[in-house]
Amino acid sequence: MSTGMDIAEYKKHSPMAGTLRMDRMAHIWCPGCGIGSEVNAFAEAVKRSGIDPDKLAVISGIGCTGRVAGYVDFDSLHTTHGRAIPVATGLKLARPDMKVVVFSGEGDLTGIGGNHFIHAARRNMDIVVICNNNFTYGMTGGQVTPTTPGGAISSTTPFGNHEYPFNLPLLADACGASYVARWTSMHSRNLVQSIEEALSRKGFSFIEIISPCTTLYLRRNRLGDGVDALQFYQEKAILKHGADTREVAIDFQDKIIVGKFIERDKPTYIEALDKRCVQVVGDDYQLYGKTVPEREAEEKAEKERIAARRAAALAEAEAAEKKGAVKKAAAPKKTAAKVAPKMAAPAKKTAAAKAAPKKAAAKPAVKKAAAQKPAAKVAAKAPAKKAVAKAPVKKAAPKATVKVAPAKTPMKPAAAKKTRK
Ligand SMILES: Cc1ncc(C[n+]2csc(CCOP(=O)(O)OP(=O)(O)O)c2C)c(N)n1
Ligand code: SF4
Ligand SMILES: [Mg+2]
Repeated sequence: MSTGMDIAEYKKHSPMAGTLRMDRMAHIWCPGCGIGSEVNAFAEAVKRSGIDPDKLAVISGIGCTGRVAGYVDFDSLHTTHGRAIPVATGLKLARPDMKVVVFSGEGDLTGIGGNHFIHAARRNMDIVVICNNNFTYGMTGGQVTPTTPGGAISSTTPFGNHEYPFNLPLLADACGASYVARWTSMHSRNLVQSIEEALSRKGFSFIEIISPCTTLYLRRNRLGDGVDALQFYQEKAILKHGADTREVAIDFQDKIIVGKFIERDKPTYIEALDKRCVQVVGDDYQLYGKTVPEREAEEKAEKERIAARRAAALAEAEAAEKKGAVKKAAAPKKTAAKVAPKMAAPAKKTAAAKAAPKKAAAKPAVKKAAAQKPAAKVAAKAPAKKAVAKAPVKKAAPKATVKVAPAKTPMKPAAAKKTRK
């Protein structure tokens, strides 16, 4: 059956064309999986950053998140499991003029690739690492990973996880990362802002994104679907810029502290190497045929080009927003007469038919009580946005605690303790 929609035409005019490979759509991710919205945030951040897309490379390892490299319309490498960081390191050393981003899963980055992670952070390698943390090896059937919370069920911990999980921001911080932040896949705007910030700075920048794996982690732990997960994040996320990373560990279905935890300036691996070599060799020291001042001058010129592109991108976005607002205002308002026939229709139904919609309406409310919740949460969410907007861009702010939403009852308490059949 034809949907009447020209898919090829839609892909061509999609706002994501130019940042995502539309010819590769539809993607493989499950409904409700957090990876899609994270890629969207990443693409938006790249657009806003002013970075020349030809000077950006995205590296992924293997896994559901590892597929990101195949969908972004930049130079990209889908590497072997756990090896995204060494490949990114090699690329950065060979092409210091490129912005290198690693986008991978927590299993890939901190399980099999854990040793690479700690040493790249220790060296302050100039790369941005975005880690989709869904607490499971999604692609291979939902095994336990280094971040699976205690008690959570996975295919390899059917009676609940008994291991001690990694607190990833603490790991990155302790190893020497110069930028550390955490968000959830619900925090789209904060995520765009945070990725843009990481792209604009130097050094090892680590962004953890707590994300739902609907098919394996959520289903196995009986935690509902993707919407339930977003609702849970809204209830449990606490915004705390500058939080002590020792205090941001995640327990099963407990609070999630989000924000920018660390931002420190220190020489990158290449800057430290330059400094040492100049001390030993003198000012004639060259890397790839260029002295340090020559490379610094090139970097400065590129920074100016980025700033100009960024200003143009922001002006374009602003103009598009204004155009949208004008269109909205100009759109013909539905008059009461036009709306009336639709509204009047149910009145003609029989008493039995009248009773039916009521029954149907009651069903979703019983399922998740979702109907009433969003309205109450819009108000609860507002202060968080305000607080983020005020947060200093350069330094992690002093500890200010803002609840994104009041913590209510856990989503589905004790469900995880049930033994699966
Ligand atoms: C050397 C090697 N070991 C194991 C695998 C199997 N494998 C593929 S993806 C994956 C898990 C990926 O998990 P994660 O990085 O968390 O990504 P997700 O799928 O959850 O996004 C594993 C174990 C592999 N491809 N190569
Ligand atoms: S298996 Fe999990 S992580 Fe993989 S696409 Fe599906 S929901 Fe996402
Ligand atoms: Mg994972």
